[in-house]
Amino acid sequence: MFLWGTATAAYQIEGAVGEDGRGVSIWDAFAHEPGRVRDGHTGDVACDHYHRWREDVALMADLGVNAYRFSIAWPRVQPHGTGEVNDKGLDFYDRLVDALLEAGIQPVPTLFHWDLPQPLQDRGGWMNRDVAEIFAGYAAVAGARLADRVPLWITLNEPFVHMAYGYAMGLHAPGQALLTGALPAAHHQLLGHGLAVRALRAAGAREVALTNNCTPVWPASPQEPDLRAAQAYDILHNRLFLDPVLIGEYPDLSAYTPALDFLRDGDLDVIATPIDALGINYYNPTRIAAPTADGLPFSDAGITGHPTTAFGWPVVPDGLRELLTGLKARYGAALPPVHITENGCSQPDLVTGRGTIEDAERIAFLDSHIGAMRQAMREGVDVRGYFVWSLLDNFEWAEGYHQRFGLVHVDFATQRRTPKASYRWLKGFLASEH
Ligand code: GBH
Repeated sequence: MFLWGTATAAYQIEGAVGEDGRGVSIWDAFAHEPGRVRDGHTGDVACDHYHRWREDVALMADLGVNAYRFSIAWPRVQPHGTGEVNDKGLDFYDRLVDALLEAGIQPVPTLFHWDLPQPLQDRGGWMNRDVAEIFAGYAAVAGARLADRVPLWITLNEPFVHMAYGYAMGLHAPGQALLTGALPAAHHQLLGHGLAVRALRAAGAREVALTNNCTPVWPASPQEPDLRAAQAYDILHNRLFLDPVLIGEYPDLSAYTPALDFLRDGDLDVIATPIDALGINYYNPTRIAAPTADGLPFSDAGITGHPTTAFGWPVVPDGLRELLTGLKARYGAALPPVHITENGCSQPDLVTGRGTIEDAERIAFLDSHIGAMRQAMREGVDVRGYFVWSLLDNFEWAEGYHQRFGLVHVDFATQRRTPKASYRWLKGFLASEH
């Protein structure tokens, strides 16, 4: 059965940050630091999904999806990040999983979507190797409670983005700007992923995957310096997070670091623990030119000549086909079945006088990207699922509530949910698929 779903993440929708024994996450801390998030927005209330989850499950049932990718808030399960387990936190996801299954929707939980328990950040976060082992302990706890009913697990969400935005550039929590000094945060996430795969299997998990944000890399010109820069960027964004997992080795990282000091014997075997599927989040290609002056071996040349989303991201549906067929060409038989675990766009989503949201651009976006995915399937890529980011407008990280990605509009003053035109379009599409 092909999985058609929507995707969300805990900190972006749940709110209820102080309830039922939940601990503090790095995003609670970061969002409350002045100047970090646009207009000082926080996820304190977000979509209030922690209280309104039944309504949200009903929206998905009405939409006709057969899968839902959500994330488990680690600080709800282990308020201190390690040790003591908070049963009330687990109960929330236990009830959610049961309600989804009752509605014919397969639950697809992600264990880590960027909300690290703050006590672990106080020990260095993912820069600390011990956090990999601690993450596997949390995976074991979640698996023990839910593995009997969950068909597909995702360990990490986008370790590249967490490393780059969180540890290298300081745009996301934990707000560190270590530049290439952030590489250990990549290695320790990957190590945590491998250990978590093993812990989940030991707990009886059926299928386990890793979700990466991948981008086709376009050289700004056919000149040698641009080609070399594009290759260096592809290594950092894509291959650093796929080669070790799929073929058990790191790509050539010499443009970023003189030595892999963080690598220990046996690590690559752990990281390459076989997975059942690969999650791909696709938003847009990246155009790369030779470096300017900032110490990195590339510069971002920007893409012109394509429509853009409200976020300013270029809309390039064929980039999804290019990405998928490129992965197949690169990894061959080592590429497991793929799920598109996120794809979607932010749009202005203005409410009309009649109270409707006529998001024709989002409909065109989804339609064209689903078409590109199907073209890749015809070209031989084994794709098993597609999840729209996102079910609801939600807390868009450093942009706060300014970017709307939902199929369902949320009025954050009243928490009123209003399905957009794209929701009705997808509902019709899914009905014609079955
Ligand atoms: C995902 O990250 C996250 O998993 C999710 O939580 C988030 O809400 C969602 O996407 C939407 O942002 O400057 O034109 O080159 C997406 C990671 C990183 C993808 C920035 C697009 C830049 C586009 N994104 N990237 S551009």
